[in-house]
Amino acid sequence: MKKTTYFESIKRIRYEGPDSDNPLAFKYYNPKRRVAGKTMEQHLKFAVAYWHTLKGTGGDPFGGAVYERPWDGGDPLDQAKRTMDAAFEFISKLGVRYWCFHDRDIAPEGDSIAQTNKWLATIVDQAAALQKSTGVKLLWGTANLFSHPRYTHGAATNPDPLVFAHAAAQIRRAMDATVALGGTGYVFWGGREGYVALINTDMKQEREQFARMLHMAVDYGRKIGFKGRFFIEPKPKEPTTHQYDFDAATVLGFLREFDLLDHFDLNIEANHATLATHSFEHELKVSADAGKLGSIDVNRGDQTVGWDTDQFPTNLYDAVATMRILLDQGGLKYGGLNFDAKVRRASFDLEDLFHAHIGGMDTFARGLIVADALKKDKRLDQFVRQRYAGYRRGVGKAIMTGKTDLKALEKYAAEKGEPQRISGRQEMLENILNDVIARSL
Ligand code: XLS
Ligand code: NI
Ligand code: NI
Repeated sequence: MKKTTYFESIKRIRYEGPDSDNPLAFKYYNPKRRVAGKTMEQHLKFAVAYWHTLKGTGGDPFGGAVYERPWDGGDPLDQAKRTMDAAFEFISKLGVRYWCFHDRDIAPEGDSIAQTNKWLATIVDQAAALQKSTGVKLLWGTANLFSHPRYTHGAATNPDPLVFAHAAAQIRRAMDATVALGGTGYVFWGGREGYVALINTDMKQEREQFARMLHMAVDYGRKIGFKGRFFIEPKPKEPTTHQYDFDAATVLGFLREFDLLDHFDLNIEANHATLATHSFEHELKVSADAGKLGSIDVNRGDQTVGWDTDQFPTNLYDAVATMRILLDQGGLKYGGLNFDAKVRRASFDLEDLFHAHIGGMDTFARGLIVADALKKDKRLDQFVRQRYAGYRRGVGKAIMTGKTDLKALEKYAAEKGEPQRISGRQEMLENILNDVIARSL
């Protein structure tokens, strides 16, 4: 019997180089090319996001589904099985090595917890077999604790402990699935963990509930032998007015406050950064500086709109900034670059899914090449290092090592007089960045 294929007309995507004008080929992503001591494939642990790529409908608040996917329709479990087959065909043709899922993306919810668990287990078995035959691996799993009507007022932060219990049940099984599929990460994105109005909300209580859930998840993970990392994905708003995991700094404070810091790293999403009125680079830096940059959802927002547009990443500056940070910290051991991004409503052809991912992969491949060139060029790194050199010697060193005090510093300042003013040279550095980009690609 001939195996059904869903992307019949598309051949395996290959690297053809910068001069190729084949839209279904990589121009920069060359998996075997070595950059900074590793292959591109090792640096760039791309993952396909099951929910957008396979389950996306093109719907928006003004109109329903517009995509007609050949794997859709019919009995929910059969549909789930076809979708999983389509997913692995897509991921393999694209040459990506990882995928990410929510429990409810891959298997439907039944009439009871027992039924739901059974269906999930069936699909997990199928996914395990497909992983084996294709070599594609699971990057991370998560639970969808926001779509079902019971989660309208949140999951772990819900005022009703029965809802908390349902969420706990779901997290348990989503973690089982993640472990069964060998995932190296488990993500918590606080879907509706926040408030819509303070007038009906006990914020202190809700944050404590949330921390309790995370502690239970850590305990359970340890019990079932989860060897990966837990990630929290900050987002400031949407769907709630205020999400408790507002941004990287807020999450780090939360983890510290509730004694969870050792167990979690952050999963930074580009579009969530911009929603928080930060740059993507800012959120990556805050996490990396704390030693907590674990994984990244690579997408992009739109500067002119205030919601999570989840577009595919095409911004070279962002990719360069990301790859500079990753080169500095030696990559992402447990995480990767997950395309938490969706094609536009009007990009309804199957082929558009390929264009979108190819563009994202080439963008980060370019980012890697430029980041490596910037490291070798040294001027940007050296400038910043030099700017703070005063803190590595003399009085600066005494400040940093706690060997001086206000009184001694007053005496020092009085003796030395006014400091010399030194330019920040922002424009010069921006020009260097552009020069290196142009030269290295
Ligand atoms: C939504 C989030 C979500 C997480 C996974 O805004 O980005 O897709 O990545 O639950
Ligand atoms: Ni998002
Ligand atoms: Ni995300």
